[in-house]
Amino acid sequence: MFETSEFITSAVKKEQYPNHLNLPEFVFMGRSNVGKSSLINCICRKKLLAKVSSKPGKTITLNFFLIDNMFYFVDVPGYGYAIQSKEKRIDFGNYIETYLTSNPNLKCAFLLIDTKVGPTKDDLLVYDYLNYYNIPHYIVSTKLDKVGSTLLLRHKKMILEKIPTDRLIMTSTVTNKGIEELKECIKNYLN
Ligand SMILES: Nc1nc2c(ncn2[C@@H]2O[C@H](COP(=O)(O)OP(=O)(O)OP(=O)(O)O)[C@@H](O)[C@H]2O)c(=O)[nH]1
Ligand SMILES: [Mg+2]
Repeated sequence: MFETSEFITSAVKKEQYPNHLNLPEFVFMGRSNVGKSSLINCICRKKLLAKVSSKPGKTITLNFFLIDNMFYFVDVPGYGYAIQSKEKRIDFGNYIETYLTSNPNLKCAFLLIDTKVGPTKDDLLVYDYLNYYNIPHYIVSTKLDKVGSTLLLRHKKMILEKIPTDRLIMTSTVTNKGIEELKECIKNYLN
């Protein structure tokens, strides 16, 4: 699995969604710069599949990637990017909301949290939102390589204090930590 991957299209409106065959979809959400696009590339082992940037706000539309001709990964714009105008932020929210709440193909949302930073106010809002709408989800903490092994447990605890869940996967696209676990999780949804 995860052998082939291709970018299909960018979309903002529902009419632009490409998945007419109703294949399963997995969405990667989280604040700007948390590592959504990097994680998709890491799972697919393709460095240039989704655009990555050290500057936040790189992904500005819903981007659909077809994996193994069997399911989709959806990369969404990050939230909480301070430099964006308020209007633009609300706009982003709206189309992500539409995607999340009117999409029967969505199998699971991965909410990415920066391991070192911990859950932000915005992260907690999105987490509440996922629960409120009963959207199946996993918390994926990112950039684990930036936290020394001695502090790892402390950071894990810090995340779980704010988001009590047994669905936490800690990852790094630099060391590949947690990537197999994440792939297993996706496979389970497909079975
Ligand atoms: N050290 C480290 N850096 C990472 C990791 N994952 C991503 N990064 C870096 O974090 C930055 C942002 O990564 P992106 O994947 O573009 O983040 P994004 O969430 O898609 O950002 P937006 O598209 O702006 O919402 C890039 O400089 C990446 O190289 C990781 O596991 N470890
Ligand atoms: Mg991105």
